[in-house]
Amino acid sequence: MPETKKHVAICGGGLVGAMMACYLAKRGYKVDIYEMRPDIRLMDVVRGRSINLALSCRGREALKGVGLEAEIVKNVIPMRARMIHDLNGKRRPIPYGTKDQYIMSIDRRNLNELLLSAAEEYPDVRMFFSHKLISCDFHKGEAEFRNEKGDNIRTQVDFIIGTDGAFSAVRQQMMKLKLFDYQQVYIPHGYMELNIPPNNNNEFAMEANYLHIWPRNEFMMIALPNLDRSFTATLFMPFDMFESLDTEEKVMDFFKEKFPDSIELIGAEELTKTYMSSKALPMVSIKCKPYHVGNKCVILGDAAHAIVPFYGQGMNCGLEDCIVLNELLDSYNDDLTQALPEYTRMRHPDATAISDLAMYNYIEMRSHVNSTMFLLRKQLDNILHKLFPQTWVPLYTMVSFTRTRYHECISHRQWQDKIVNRGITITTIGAGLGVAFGLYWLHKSGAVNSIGNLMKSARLIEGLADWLKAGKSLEAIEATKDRKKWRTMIANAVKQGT
Ligand code: FAD
Ligand code: EGO
Repeated sequence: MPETKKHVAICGGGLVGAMMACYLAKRGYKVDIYEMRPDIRLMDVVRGRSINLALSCRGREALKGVGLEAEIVKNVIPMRARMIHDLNGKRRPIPYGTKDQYIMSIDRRNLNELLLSAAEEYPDVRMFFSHKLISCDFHKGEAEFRNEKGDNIRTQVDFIIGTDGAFSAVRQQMMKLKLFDYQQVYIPHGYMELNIPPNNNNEFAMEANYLHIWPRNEFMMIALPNLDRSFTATLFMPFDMFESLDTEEKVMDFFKEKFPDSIELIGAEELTKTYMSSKALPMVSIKCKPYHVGNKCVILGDAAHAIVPFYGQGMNCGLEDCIVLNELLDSYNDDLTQALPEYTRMRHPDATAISDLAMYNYIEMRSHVNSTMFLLRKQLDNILHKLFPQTWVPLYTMVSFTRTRYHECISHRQWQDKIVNRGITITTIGAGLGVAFGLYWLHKSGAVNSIGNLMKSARLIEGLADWLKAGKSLEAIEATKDRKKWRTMIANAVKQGT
C-alpha cells in the first residue's frame, strides 16, 4: 500500500458494489458507497428483481475472500439436483454431481444486507443511501449525486467504481468517450415470479433440496426454495404470450395445458391473482469494452456485463469480478495505471464467454429442450462423467463448480463436441462394417442374391453416416431426437438408400 490511502467512490450498493467495498476496505482503501435506493436494511418491502438466486462456486469463493462464506452459507438451501417436472406432473431428479457439488438458493435481500453490514464494519467505509449518480468527470475523478431532497452533492476521489447494474449511469458516462464499444439486446421473453407457499403442515410443498425445472421449449418455469419453506417460481415466456393471456380463464387454461402440477402448488386463486396484478419483466444482455477509463474508473458486475439469467451466473460472475480486480491490485501493488487496463484485458473474454453461454442456453432451451430432452442430455453427461471423471466434465459442472475461466469452459466444450462427433463417426463406421459383413454373409449363404441389394444397403448406411456427421455438435444431434424429425430423417436416409 502506498503512503496515502486510496480514496474510492463505489456507485451502486447492490451485491457487487457491497462485495467490492469489502475487498477494498480490507486493502485499507477509504471507501464511499453511493446507493440510489434508501437503505434496504431499514425497509419493509424491497421491490425489484428476483427474490432468490442460485449461488455457486465463483460467488462462494468471492465471499470466502472477505471471510463471509461461513456466515452466508448458514442462510442458504443447498440444491443438490435438478428436479425435472414433465407434463404429467411426474418429477425426476438428476444430481448435479458428487455430494459436495451443489448450488445454493440464496435470498437476494438477505445477501445484500449482510454484505452492506460487513462493509460497514471496516473503519474507513462510509455509505450514502438515496444518492443517485448523475454524472462524473473521469479526468478529475469527480462524481455528482442527487439525494432524496433533490440536492446535488459532489465528491472528488482517486477513482470511481461503477457497480450500478444493467442500466449503469457510470457506463452511460463512459459511452461518451471515444473507442467505447457497446451492444445491447433484449430477448423476446419476460419473466414473472410466482409464490409456492408451504403446505398445510408448514412444510415445503415439493422436495426442498432441488432446483425445480419445468422445461417446455418456448415456455420455461423454475422454482428455488426459500428459508421460510416457500418456493419462488419464475415463469419465462415471450412477452406477446404474457399479453395474450389477458383473462383469468386464459391464464388457467394455459397453466392446465403447460404446467398442470403447478396449479395446486401455487393455488389456483393466487395464481390468477398474481398473474393479473403483476407485469412481466424484461431481460437484457449487454456487452461493452473497455471496462476501465485510464486509472480513474472501472465498472464491475451487471454494469459491465448484464447477461440473461439462463445459466444462473450473473451474480456469480459479478462477485468473481471482485476477486479478479483484487488479485490484480495485489499483482501491481495497487498501481491503478497498470491494474485497470489489465482488468479489462483479463476479464472481457470471460464475461463475453459467460454471456454467450447464457444466451446459448436460452436459445437452446427455448427451441428444443422439453423434459425428455433435459433428462436425456443431463443423464448422458453424468454417465460420461462417471466413465471419464478427469476428461469428461460437463459444461454446467465446470461453470458452476469450478473457477475455470469462462472462456476456457467454452473451449473445453468445443473439444467435447469434437470427441462426441468422432465417437459417432467411429460407431457409425463400425456399425456399417458390421452390417456389410452381415449382408455379405447372407449373400454368400444365398439369402440375398443380388449384389445390387448389397449396394443399396451400403448407400443407406452411408446416408446415415453423412447425416450424423452433418450434425456438427451433440446439440444438433439431440435436437433431432424430436420423434417427428427422426422419422423424416430415417425415411429420407432409406429413400436415399433404395
Ligand atoms: P445490481 O444487483 O443491479 O445492483 C446495482 C445497484 O446499483 C442497485 O442497488 C441500484 O439501486 C444501484 N444503482 C443503480 N443506478 C444507480 C445510480 N445511478 N446511482 C447510484 N446507485 C445506482 N445471478 C446468479 O448468479 N444466479 C441466479 O440464479 C440469478 N438469477 C437471476 C434471475 C433473474 C430473473 C434475473 C433478472 C437475474 C438473475 N441473476 C442471477 C443475475 C443477478 O441478479 C445479477 O447479475 C446481479 O444482481 C448483479 O449485481 P450488481 O451488483 O452488478 O447489480
Ligand atoms: C439441455 C438441457 C440444454 C435458469 C439443459 C441446456 C440453467 C441451465 C433459468 C435454469 C441449470 C441456476 C436456470 C441447468 C440445459 C439457475 C440452470 C441448465 C433454468 C432456467 C438455472 C441444469 C437459476 C441447461 N442454474 N440454472 O443443467 O440444471 O441446463 F431452467 Cl429457465
